Amino acid sequence: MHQDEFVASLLLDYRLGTIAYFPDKTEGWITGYANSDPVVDGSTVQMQFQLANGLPHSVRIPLASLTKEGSLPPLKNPDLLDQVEDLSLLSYLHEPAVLYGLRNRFTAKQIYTYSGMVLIAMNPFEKLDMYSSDVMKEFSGKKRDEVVPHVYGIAEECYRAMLDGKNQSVVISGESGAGKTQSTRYIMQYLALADSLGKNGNLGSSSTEDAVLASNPILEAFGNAKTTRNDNSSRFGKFIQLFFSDPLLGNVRITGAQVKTYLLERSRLISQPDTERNYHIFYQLCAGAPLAEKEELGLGSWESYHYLRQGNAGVMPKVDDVEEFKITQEAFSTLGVKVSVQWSIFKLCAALLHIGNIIISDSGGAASISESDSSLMKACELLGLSSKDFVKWITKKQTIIGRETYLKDVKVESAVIARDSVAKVIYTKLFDYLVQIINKNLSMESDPFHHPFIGVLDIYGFEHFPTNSFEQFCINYANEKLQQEFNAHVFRFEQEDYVKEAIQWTQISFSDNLPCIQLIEGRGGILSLLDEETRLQSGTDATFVQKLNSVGSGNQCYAKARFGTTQFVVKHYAVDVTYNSTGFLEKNVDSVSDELKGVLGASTNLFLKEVLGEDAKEVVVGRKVTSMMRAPTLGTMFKASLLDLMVTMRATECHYIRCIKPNASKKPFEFDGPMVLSQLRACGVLETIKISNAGYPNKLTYTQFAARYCILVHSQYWDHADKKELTQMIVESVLTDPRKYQFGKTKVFFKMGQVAFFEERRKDRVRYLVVVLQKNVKRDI
Ligand code: AD9
Ligand code: MG
Repeated sequence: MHQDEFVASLLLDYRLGTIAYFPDKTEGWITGYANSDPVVDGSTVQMQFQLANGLPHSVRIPLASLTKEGSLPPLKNPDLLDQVEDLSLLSYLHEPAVLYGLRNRFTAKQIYTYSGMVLIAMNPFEKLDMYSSDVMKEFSGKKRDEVVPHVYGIAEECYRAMLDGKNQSVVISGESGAGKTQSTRYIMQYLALADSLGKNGNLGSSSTEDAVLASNPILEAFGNAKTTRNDNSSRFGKFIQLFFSDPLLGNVRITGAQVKTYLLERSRLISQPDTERNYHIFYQLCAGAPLAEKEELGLGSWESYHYLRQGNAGVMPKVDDVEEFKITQEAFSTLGVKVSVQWSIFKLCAALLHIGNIIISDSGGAASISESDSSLMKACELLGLSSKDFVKWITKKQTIIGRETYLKDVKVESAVIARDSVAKVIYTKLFDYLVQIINKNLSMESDPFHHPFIGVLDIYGFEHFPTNSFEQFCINYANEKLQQEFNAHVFRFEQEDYVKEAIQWTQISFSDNLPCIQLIEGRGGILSLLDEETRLQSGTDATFVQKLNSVGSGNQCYAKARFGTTQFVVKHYAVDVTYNSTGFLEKNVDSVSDELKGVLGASTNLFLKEVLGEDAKEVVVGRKVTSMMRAPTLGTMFKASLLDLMVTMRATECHYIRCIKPNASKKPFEFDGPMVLSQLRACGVLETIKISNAGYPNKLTYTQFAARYCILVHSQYWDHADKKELTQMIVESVLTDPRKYQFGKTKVFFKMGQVAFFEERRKDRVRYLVVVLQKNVKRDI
């Protein structure tokens, strides 16, 4: 196209009455109405807009830069698309249009919207009447385009495909408090009833299905906590696989389930920021244990415990911990965990609270613990430990020089770290043990794993805070991996459609995040350098960054931090994140000393030994075994579990739900534009749109297209039987640039903006036809 033609077509796009979007600090983007036609003035184009906030806005663009991406204000879609259920149907598919669409729907209390294959779920922060069994029934047996966007729609889609024998997975991501865990719960509830939804009679779940659902309250009691962002924040990631009976045999039921968990936040057990809590179970136990048990476990109220009161938020409005404790106990029973085992579990929890209250004082520069410290006595009694050995290895350190072993006093700070590390190890092992018993009790059938499954991944989304540590690093690494799968999936899906429809297409390129993944997990990458430093006697958080700086400089996703010697920057797909390496080495190992392991191993509490498993057996006191050196690091274990997850997911059909938190103050139906935008970026929705814009973002079947736009040609063709021919006739009569469209076998494909163009033409034509019909003049239409 000539430059003149191009300018002319632009002037048409931005003529009087056009609505475009403009960036806005408070709203993200706002609309502006063109109150005159554009004017070419020498070498620039000028446009005048009236913004939605009432302010005038003028735009001046040099003619030479008109073709540059982003120089023209993005155009608004036709009004018809204001409430569109699938954003990929938007003719102009860009950031402001996505934001506008979501805002429109959210204001109308429509919290779910599709964006191609992704379901976007906005957290309403209000109980909505849309999760009842009656609503579930409306989704049963329906295809996605027959029903409104809903998390049940995704569950149904998975269920149907699973019946065809194809394993399914749903990846649910989003920031803290966005609604991942709720969505997971809705999907599981739907799947538990899926079989009976389509039948007459009462809905009913079996005991297996009840047991599967009961795993949620248990995992939440032990793995969720109140944080500033979410009163019920999951402090671990989980992948739950629901296995179904053989679809060929009919009467399809859940036969079992398996849960895998990722990276429980360990530090929460020993400290919590202001207004936050420790894991729910502790408050439930302090509030809900009957008197006799309270006495036996030496339990007081939550305020009595150092591990529980640091956030000053032990009581939560609208949460009754006594009631919650009952729910936890019932869930255990539903799952088949005996009451005696439940109390063994609670006993360990109580012991940890006592550990946290052990007073470590300074005695001439060395840490000391009174042998009559009541918390020490109670903790050791409950855990079956020798209090003498326990005190010894908390307050002393053993070093071996040559053949000699020496005992050295440690300072108070080191003793506190040692004390807390015992509590953390026991709790982490207890959590793993709970996952194990859940899994054992949920493998009802002898061999459920040959059956089809639906997996649901509820995993923390991308995180970037003012200070980012090892936890954020791992979380963001997981998100990079998921994003890579997601991009490949969208990309593959898009191109498969082109091949299926036999259209001409050239390779679409998109920014692959492989370099970032390699930087993290590749040879000589961040994780392996971290392991190396962790194992070196002389390794510190600062030497780790020093090495990173020299190795990472060759990678496009790495940058040295501008300040400090313990910071480094990773350029993630979502945003650049500066990590503070302080504590990386310690967190990567996060274990107790071999001597303390020995003390735990000698416990007379058989349940504790079962919970600790191999860890309790490994070390014999006095003999220095370098188990810490051998043990796989947290980083390595996380990498392995992610690789395993990817292998499982790749063997499934993937569905994606992106949860969005619409405002930071958890207010019902309040929409904070910039906050939503930053999440859309972080969860890759906008990146996906770029991928589809590089190809043909709008696809309509010939029947769809012909039905809506046939009026653009002479009335004699309106009923033309061959819809493909009719579509070709319409498109070729309206669009002059053949690069803007392609005809496939069953669909017509359009480049961005073309559908809006057809809409405009249609509007003009309808206006004309109305006039003709009203005047009743005989005219050839
Ligand atoms: V975290 O990363 O675990 O901190 P999630 O899991 O993303 O987070 P969660 O599902 O726990 O968030 O949701 C947070 C809160 O939002 C819930 O406790 C509900 O009060 C609220 N919520 C979320 N989804 C819905 C919904 N569909 N309807 C009503 C909702 N309320
Ligand atoms: Mg959660």
